[in-house]
This record gives sequence, C-alpha cells and structure tokens, in this order.
Amino acid sequence: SVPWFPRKIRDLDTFAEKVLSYGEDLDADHPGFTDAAYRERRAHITENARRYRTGMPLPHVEYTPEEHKTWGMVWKELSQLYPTHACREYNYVLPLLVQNCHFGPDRVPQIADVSSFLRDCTGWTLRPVMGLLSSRDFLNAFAFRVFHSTQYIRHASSPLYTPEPDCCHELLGHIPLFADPDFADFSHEIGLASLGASDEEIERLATIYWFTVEFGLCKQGTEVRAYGAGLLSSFGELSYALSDKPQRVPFEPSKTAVTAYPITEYQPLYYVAESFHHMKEQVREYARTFQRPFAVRYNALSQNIEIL
Ligand code: H2B
Ligand code: FE
Repeated sequence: SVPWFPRKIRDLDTFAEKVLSYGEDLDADHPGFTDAAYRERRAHITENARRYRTGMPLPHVEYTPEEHKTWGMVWKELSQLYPTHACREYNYVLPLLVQNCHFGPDRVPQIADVSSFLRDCTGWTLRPVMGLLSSRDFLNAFAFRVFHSTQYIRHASSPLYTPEPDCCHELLGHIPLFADPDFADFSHEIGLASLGASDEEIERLATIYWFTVEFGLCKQGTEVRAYGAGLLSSFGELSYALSDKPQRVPFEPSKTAVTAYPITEYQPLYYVAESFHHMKEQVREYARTFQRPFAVRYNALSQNIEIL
C-alpha cells in the first residue's frame, strides 16, 4: 500500500505541528541553551510558524539590532567567497536579491519579500516552519514547489556556527537557487518522487538531497563550484570543499542515494553535477525504479497533485 501523501497545497498545513526537534526547546549543547531571552525569542518566532496556514500572509519578524548584527557578520564573511566559490547561477541571483528583497549587510531579509520574488521567478514559495520536519514531509512539500523556511537566527555568541537550520542558512544557502529555473525544476523532481514513496525510498531521496541541495558541487566550464546550501552558508566548509582535501566524484543518483555521510563534520566526499538540467533528468530516471504504481504531476493552477 502507498503511504499517505498531500494531494492539495492545503494538506501541507498538517505538517505545522509535526516538527522533530528544536521547536521552542533547545538541546543542552545548543549555544542558546542557557539564554532565557534567546529561548523566549525563539518561542515567539516559532509560534507564528505554528499558527501559519496556507493563504495567510507570511509572518513579518521585527528583528532586533543584535539579530541584524549577527546576520551582518555572516553576510560579510560569506559574500567575500561567493565570487570565487559559488556557482554562476548563484552569483547571478544574489544581486537580484539585493535589489528586490533588501539583501545586504544591514538587515535580515523578510521571507515574505523573498517568497514573492521566488514566485515571480520560478513559482516556488516559502512557508514558515518551527524546526526540522521529517524527510518525508519536508520533501513532499517540494512537490508543490514549497520550501519550509525557519525565521529565527542563530545565537549571537557564535555567529559562524549553528547546529540546525536558521534564517542565515535558508536565506544565503537555499533561497537564491530556487530562483534559477533548472534548479527549481530539479528540486521539484525530488519532491514529486517523494510522494507516496516507501520509507526506504524516502531515505534514498533524503541522501540525494543531502549530496545535492545541501552539499552539491557542479561543473562550471573547467572549474568546479559550489551550489549546496550547507556549503554556501558555511565559510569554513565552502573553501574546504573546493580545496584538494576532499574527494570529488560525478553525481550518479543510484550511487549517491546509498552513500554514507557524516553530519557533524566536513564531508569527506562531494558529488559533482554536470548541470542542474542534467541532474533533473537523472533524478527523474532514477525515480522510475520506485515502487509507486502510478505517476504524479503537479497542476500549478489548481495547486493539486494529479494522479496519472
Ligand atoms: N526540515 C526543515 N525545516 N528544514 C530542513 O532543511 C530539513 C528539514 N531538511 N527536514 C530535511 C529534513 C533534510 O535533512 C532531508 C530531506 O532529510
Ligand atoms: Fe538546509
């Protein structure tokens, strides 16, 4: 039997309370664990995400001067590396985000501005989320071209480190490439493959997601550049990934999907894609091996999944 999956965009509302970790409560080793004001701030921001439903305006967060400062430090560090380390598509979009969505060193951008920008570019939109969703829920939303974004920011005591996704990771790591048509379609393809997939198939897609959307490298003429969000939002790993230390091999879904990876240290191995367009074709081909006895298609007008 095929596991339940969302058929209409409103079905994503059922994910809101199903976060796995880091809602309002933090683990003991989190930099903000002993900071009551930080925990309260997080609780306030995640409460908006908990209450959010499809069709509501995206919550506006009034960031504090300290939060803007943290963002500014992250921005300044990373933006030095982008011209030489980020892929061409990323470097094309970032200035557009500066022009259209108030990206820059001075303040944290608002996801409402970013979401309308993405909608205009590729039809992707954002939803606020309290914390980590299950791989299944998180990837199922991709079938609707929806990306769940956190809005809280890392603790001010460690501006270059966060143990979980925060708005710096989402805005600098993930968001820019959703404005690229081929990357948008590639990500959508993973989402469609995840609908009604078995637990084992979800695991494989989550691994592909890890080695592409989070830690992917791609060819750029004779060079290799980064497009993965985990790299584009980490000053240290971004230079490491392109150095001569790690191993780099061509992206190949059936191999990539079953590769083991560490989550608390730099990756020993990166997969290098030919192009986003080619990756989309590869993932589509790979998903044909899945068990689901029917095909699916997203109808962007009705925002429903059609079963074929
Ligand atoms: N949930 C949220 N909120 N953000 C993520 O980046 C995320 C997630 N990543 N759930 C997912 C899991 C990823 O690690 C893969 C698909 O398992
Ligand atoms: Fe991420």
